[in-house]
Amino acid sequence: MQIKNFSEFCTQVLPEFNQFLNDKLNNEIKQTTLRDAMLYSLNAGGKRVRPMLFLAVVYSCGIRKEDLKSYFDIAGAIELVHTYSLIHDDLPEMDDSDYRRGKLSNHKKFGTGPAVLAGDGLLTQAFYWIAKSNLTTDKRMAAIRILAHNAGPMGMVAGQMTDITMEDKHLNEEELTTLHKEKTADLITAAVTVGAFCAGHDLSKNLVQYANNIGLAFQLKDDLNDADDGEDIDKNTFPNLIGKKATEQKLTELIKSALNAVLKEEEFDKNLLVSFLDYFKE
Ligand code: GRG
Repeated sequence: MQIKNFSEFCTQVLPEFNQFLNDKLNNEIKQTTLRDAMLYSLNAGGKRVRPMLFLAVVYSCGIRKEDLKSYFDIAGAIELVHTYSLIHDDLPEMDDSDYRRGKLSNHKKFGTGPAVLAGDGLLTQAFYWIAKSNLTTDKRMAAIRILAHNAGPMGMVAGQMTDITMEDKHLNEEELTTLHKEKTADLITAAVTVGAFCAGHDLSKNLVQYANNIGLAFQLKDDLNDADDGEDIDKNTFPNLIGKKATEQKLTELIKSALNAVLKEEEFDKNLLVSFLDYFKE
């Protein structure tokens, strides 16, 4: 029976996907310190939102649950890129964070040099996984192109550069939106758009709009959570710039617009992506 709920989808798919990630890295990485450092952050409690979103899109395009395994390399690559970005973001020279998800950050556990290399290893291995996947050449090329575009210096890396160099400057709404789009939304957008490409679905304006909106919504929710915890009072965030109430309003509008966009998508089972929007209500 077709799965209609995103969290039910995760319950059914995640155990096998997590096993796949661990088996694959354990087999491939021979340098033990590097392998330990890469696996430490990969298994440190991440929610796997991006790879599950990617697989949910593939499934919504009509690929059967039993056949999702063929897409695990690409889903895995997306999670490797995400994990690398968090390891590097926590470094003393970036956000300087000792903890991530309640556990010691990678550099606190292994040292700064190993943490940089664990991030480098995850990033490069991601593209090795895509190149070696069993999908057709055009699908692998699309996955490499979109992921590199959105996670690299035309996307996430650019956003991170703005973030660390503009720390002491007051960004206006347009600048802040660009920063969030690049730093956070672009990788989430990639999960959705690469999913559509890999499943052979014609990428529509609606799906791109859905992806962009949830990407930005993701950052706003994170900022609102931090504001509730009394964090980030001096940082460039929407709650600091326009206030908490206006940020909540903006988040509601983004979700509404994402919903309208996905409901217009043709030849696509909308249930999972509609149900994913509950993530923002929690
Ligand atoms: C180092 C190039 C480079 C980029 C780092 C992603 C990022 C850019 C920085 C993280 C800053 C941050 C906390 C942004 C808020 C949104 C976000 C990406 C939260 C973390 O994503 P989750 O909640 O993480 O999906 P888990 O822990 O579940 O994997």
